[in-house]
Amino acid sequence: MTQVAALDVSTIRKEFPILNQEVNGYPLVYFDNAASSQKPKSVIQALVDYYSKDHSNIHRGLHTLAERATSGYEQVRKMAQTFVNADEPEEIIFTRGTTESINLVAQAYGRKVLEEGDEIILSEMEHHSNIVPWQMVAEEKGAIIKVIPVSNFGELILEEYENLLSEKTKIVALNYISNSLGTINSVQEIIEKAHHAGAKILIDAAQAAPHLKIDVQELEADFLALSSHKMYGPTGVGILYGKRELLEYMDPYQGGGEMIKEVHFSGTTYNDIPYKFEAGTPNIADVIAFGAAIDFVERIGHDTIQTHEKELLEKAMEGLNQIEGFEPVGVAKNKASVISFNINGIHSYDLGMWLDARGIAVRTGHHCTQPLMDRMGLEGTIRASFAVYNSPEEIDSFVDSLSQIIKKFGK
Ligand code: C6P
Repeated sequence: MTQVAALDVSTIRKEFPILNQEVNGYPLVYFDNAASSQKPKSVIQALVDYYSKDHSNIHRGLHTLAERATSGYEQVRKMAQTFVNADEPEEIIFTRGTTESINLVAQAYGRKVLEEGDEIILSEMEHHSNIVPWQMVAEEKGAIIKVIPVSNFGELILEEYENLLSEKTKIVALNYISNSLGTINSVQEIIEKAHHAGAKILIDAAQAAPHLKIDVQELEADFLALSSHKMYGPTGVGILYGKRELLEYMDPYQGGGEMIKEVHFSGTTYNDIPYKFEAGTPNIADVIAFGAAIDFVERIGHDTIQTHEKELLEKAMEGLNQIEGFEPVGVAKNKASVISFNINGIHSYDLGMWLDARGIAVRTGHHCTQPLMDRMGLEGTIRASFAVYNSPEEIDSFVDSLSQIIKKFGK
């Protein structure tokens, strides 16, 4: 795949029909990409094409449409394998998204290995999806959750992580990029240390997938989860990567069709990986359109995406730092294009509404990271997160609108 050297934002924007509209009388500025990004025409068209020409159930029929649908679906498994650089396509399980991928590991791996008194290490900056599934399994098995603290800058305190690791640690589960702070965690180092202690590690790459090149072999990640909808693909689909020996060791997560070899009332045998974890008719259409999203990201190239988003981040920080009362939350050295902040004296919900009145979409609140908000002593933040189709002009309009709102409503 050839990489585009410099990003031509206006050409890219033409691929996203949703961006070409006014909201509340202003051109839409979509800065809620960490929640879910918009979809290029190629992704939308893949859904239309699939349902217009190829739809059938998969792995079941011998007829032409069943073969087309099956081969389209399995083709995307190979694309996802390449996307995260897994060793084999069987190590890719299709799920509904990051949340389901983490629940799958907690239930099918955690429940099998954890014993009373064993420890699971999480961090203070985890999304609820990477906390609650572990709390559920820990409660059932009598395991203990330990938490890596976060500094005032929004970085993990790695010396504390080392102190938490012991022979009791069975699982470490950590995000690659924090959705609330934008911090890019030193996952390579964290994985090495987990392995040294004899633990397995799950990387929540929900926020990393649209920004960074992921290489599970280089990282030596045991499990990695991501969602298609944050990387320009459809909702309702994502992947779990797992090392073959771990996936083979795990029991199925759900029972039903597809995940079996033979079913008799005298006993049932389970299918091989990856099908052992894909019970029932899967989300075929969205998996196929996810393939178009992978293609979109790879066509642009992670280096180009990162360079562009870094420019947007720097420009936005320069502008925001001029605003009186601007209080950034999370100023890690290594950051993705996510800015969380508060404006002294204005509630984040009010600011979110006033920005929306000017066509600017941001997210406000705790961002499903309440323990992190507790740590920072905050109720919530305003979060602006940038994608490949965002432009420097949109940053200007955001900073200008914010200044005007503060003049009008601030203290
Ligand atoms: N974060 C946000 O606005 P799902 O919903 O399964 O696709 O992804 C869950 C999830 C897990 N981990 C991280 C780091 C995430 O950011 C998310 C989703 C969105 O930040 C929606 S709450």
